[in-house]
Amino acid sequence: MASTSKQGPPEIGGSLDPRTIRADFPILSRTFADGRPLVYLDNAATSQRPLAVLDAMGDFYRTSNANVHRGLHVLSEEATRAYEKARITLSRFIGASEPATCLFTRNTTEAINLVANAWGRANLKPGDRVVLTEMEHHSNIVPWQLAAEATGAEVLFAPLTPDGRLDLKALQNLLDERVRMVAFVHVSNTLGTINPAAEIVAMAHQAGALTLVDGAQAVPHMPVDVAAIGADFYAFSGHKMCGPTGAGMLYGKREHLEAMPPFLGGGEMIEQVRKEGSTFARIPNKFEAGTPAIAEAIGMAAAAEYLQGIGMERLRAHEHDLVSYALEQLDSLDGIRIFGPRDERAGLVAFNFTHLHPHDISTFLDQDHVAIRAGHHCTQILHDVLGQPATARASFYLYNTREEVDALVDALRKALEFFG
Ligand code: C6P
Repeated sequence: MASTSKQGPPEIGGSLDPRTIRADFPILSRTFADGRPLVYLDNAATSQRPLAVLDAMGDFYRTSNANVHRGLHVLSEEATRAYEKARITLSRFIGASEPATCLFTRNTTEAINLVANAWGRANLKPGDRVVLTEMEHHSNIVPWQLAAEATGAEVLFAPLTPDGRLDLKALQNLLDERVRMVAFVHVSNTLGTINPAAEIVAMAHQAGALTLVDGAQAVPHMPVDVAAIGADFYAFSGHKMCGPTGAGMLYGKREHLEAMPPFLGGGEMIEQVRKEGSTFARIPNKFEAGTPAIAEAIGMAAAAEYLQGIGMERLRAHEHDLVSYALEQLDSLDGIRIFGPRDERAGLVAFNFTHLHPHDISTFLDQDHVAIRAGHHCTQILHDVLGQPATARASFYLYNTREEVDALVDALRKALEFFG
């Protein structure tokens, strides 16, 4: 049986101590040829992984590796048990009452494509509308554009307020009987805006529409309860929450998942295959064709256990402290423009300087081993609204410290001096 990790999570209680936590992440002790450390502030792109996750995956490969749901031998039974236990762990992590309503996918992108294809192509018709927001990631735009092209439906975008929040009044005005789906991001990867998910879901339901929430930047950083939100679908990725790449999840209400046709066809998702046609397995198997990413699912669950051991409220409070401190320090820099709301925001900050390209900033900061992201962060529609082709973005996580924020600000000051 794949053993659980030897690495215990830090103790619950009090504020989070990033120094203790850093010891769990081997990569964070990396130094470069000049002897200086890594300052990793690109966590919205992907987080780092603790030993608990590396060990859970390594242990599985060392002791129980086999395919799932297929063999009758010991290893296959152990692998199946570990894989299904991972589903149970993750379903509890997001407050889903039934593990069968939590489907393993490769990532958030695949989860949204699953809904846009399986639900969208079966339910949308000419004249129907899908409402998105101007702050969506491309993963929650392009699948709906493709589904709309295939079905004759239309895609609309709810606008933002000048301070970078969703304009709820304008959204309300878009909601009429033509709207079949409202798909929106829980936490913006560019603005840091935290959308009032339960309120938006209630508004959409009132208008008779279903909802999909893109939780890629929410589940890793704050407590999320899909039942309390009431969403019909909720998507997130393992690699942004201390888990491995290659594993993500789609939660869906049972009645929708049962009514939807399959997304991908192949092994494991069938009941019977005959020359005349096939019948399909029950959920979740109906949506998990082929051999899944077994070790990755186990690693993703180990990440959820690790985060739970720390406490999602403590983690959120720590990130709030870091981003408030970062905003304060960044404000002191000449010519900076910071995007997104000033308060009630997630632990990331996108910014620009008047005469400095974000790519130059990122490359310059890399010389001091400060890793940030520059570009459109897969939110081109939002960048058009902001009137910026690109922005620079620093994004924080549980292991980041105020000293690292200082390192970011010092490096930015050096960049400003260098580029004049
Ligand atoms: N954003 C960022 O640097 P995947 O790649 O499927 O795991 O996640 C896609 C995705 C969907 N929604 C939101 C809000 C996201 O932020 C992301 C990933 C990364 O911001 C890569 S572009």
